[in-house]
Amino acid sequence: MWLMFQFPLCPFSRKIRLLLGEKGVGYELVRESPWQRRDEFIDMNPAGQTPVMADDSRNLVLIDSQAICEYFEETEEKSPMISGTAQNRAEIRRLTTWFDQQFYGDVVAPLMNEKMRKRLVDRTSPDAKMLREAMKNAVSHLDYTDYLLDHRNWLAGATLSLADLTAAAHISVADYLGGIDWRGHDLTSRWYAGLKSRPSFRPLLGERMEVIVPPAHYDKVDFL
Ligand SMILES: N[C@@H](CCC(=O)N[C@@H](CS)C(=O)NCC(=O)O)C(=O)O
Repeated sequence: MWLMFQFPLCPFSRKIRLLLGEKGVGYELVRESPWQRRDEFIDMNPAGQTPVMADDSRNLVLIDSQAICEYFEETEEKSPMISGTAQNRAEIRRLTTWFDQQFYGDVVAPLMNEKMRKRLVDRTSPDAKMLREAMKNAVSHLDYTDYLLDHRNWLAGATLSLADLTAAAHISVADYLGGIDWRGHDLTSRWYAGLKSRPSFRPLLGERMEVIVPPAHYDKVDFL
């Protein structure tokens, strides 16, 4: 049985969980708070980051969300998420990287730091200026997803792909932390509502991070 070491608001774990949900791969969650730097966890992943997946029966430890997603893409035929022509696959990977690096760095990481880490670990108040900046970045990044969805059915092309799952994973964490203003982003809202209604997404929306309460619309499919 696969074990996934993660915490509820880790966007990189959410990305993999959405992929595994689409592919119908089972796993068990193990709660890991990377900021505690637990010795056994550091032994498994010296980078000290979640997500990590481990399967004792296969003597396997997988680290890094993209490496893990590619592993399951290569080993599970059901619901391919990096498919199509070489050009299609390049576009899927470009957007997956864009969300993992740009969207995460500009929006999700500052929100997590201000609203989660400072509260749970440092016990200090969030910096309002940092929060405003992250929310402003979210608006311009959702303008870009609106633009993409004006030209395509899904973010990277004609079919659902890892780019959509990755984007939804990051957006869902930002939304949980109150960092997304959905007004004026009709195309992205409709796309996100469709993803939220998928069986792969439902378990994520039901989870809560201790003491941090999401906005009322967070787990509603019809949320506007
Ligand atoms: N490139 C890695 C990034 C993983 C990552 O940044 N994880 C965060 C949690 S969302 C973490 O463990 N941060 C703790 C730290 O960096 O010390 C991936 O895709 O898995």
